[in-house]
Amino acid sequence: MADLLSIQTPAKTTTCAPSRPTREQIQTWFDLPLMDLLLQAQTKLREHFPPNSVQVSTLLSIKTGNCPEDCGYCSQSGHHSTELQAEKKIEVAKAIEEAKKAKASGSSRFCMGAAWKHPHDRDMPYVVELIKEVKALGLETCMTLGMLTGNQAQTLADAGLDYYNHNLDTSRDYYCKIVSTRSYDDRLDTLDNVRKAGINVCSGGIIGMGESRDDRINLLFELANLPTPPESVPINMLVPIEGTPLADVEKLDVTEWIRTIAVARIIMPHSYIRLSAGRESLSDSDQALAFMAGANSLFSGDKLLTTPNAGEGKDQILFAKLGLTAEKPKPTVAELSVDAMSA
Ligand code: SAM
Ligand code: DTB
Ligand code: SF4
Repeated sequence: MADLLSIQTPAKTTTCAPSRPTREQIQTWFDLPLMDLLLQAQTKLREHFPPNSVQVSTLLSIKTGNCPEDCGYCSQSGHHSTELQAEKKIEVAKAIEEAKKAKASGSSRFCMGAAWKHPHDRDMPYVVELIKEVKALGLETCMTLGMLTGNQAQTLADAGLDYYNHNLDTSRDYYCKIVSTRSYDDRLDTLDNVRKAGINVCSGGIIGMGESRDDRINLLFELANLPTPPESVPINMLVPIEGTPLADVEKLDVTEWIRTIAVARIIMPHSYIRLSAGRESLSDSDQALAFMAGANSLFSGDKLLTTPNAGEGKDQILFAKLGLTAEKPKPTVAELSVDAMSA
């Protein structure tokens, strides 16, 4: 019988610098028998992260709908006729209430998203206040507000923003079939501004939009070959939304989502690989395979931005069944001083 570990792997490089994968290497990983790929991915995870530990984030939409961009998958684009009820910027106090609930339910990061092409300068004091108040609760902060100039990224960094989410979403070639109101290079420019401001980068994509495996390979190639790979890589499975151009796209087999996660884990070994949109339609065993494939973060809570998500209750049951634990939120200064007094 063949040795379990003697499986085909792409050629290794001999340099000490983190090696960047070629398209051919990524394709070889994708083509492995699934069990071989899972074994390699779980082994890679354990070289860089504690096993069975999952970073949990909660999302909140701080400005919903009427977005001027025409992203073909999105419920919030003003170009599509979806059922979504648009909402103006929510009050800071309301966002803080949601952040407190997220912390109480075990999230360590609070991600705030706005349906903007880019924030206007008049919006910056609002988002700065949100960042400061959420951080004061002892939560990490993440925002996704569309394109950013270098100055805006610096303002967010100065306010203490920990992560900025801005996805490449798919391959460069397929991108123009999904979005026409901005370019791939616009996305890369914002990622560059975020990185230069010293904010951690959260960037990934969506699979199941009718793209080919080559597109998925090219997306992972782009992400892994950024000047510094993203600290966090969300892998969304398309949530089909009635009224969007992608509402009736053929459903992608779940094993392709698992493979994408596993290859992302192997080629970006230091990144958190995040289970994002699409979990609601997946079984516990599909999600268990995704953790086996090296995923180590997720969005929890009843809602993503506008669509339903596997809620806290369901995730607590899943974590208990699989023996997973949520990474602890950082203690606030106030909590640390109480601990010090009681020691
Ligand atoms: N407006 C900002 C932007 O586009 O960067 C942030 C919000 S946008 C909703 C964040 C990400 O959510 C998108 O880049 C996409 O990857 C994901 N997303 C949006 N709608 C989705 C859907 N229907 N299914 C899966 N992922 C989706
Ligand atoms: C990401 O990659 N996925 C999250 C987060 N980043 C902002 C958003 C998923 C949105 C899914 C569709 C919705 O709820 O509107
Ligand atoms: Fe707007 Fe973001 Fe939705 Fe695109 S994905 S339509 S930019 S909210």
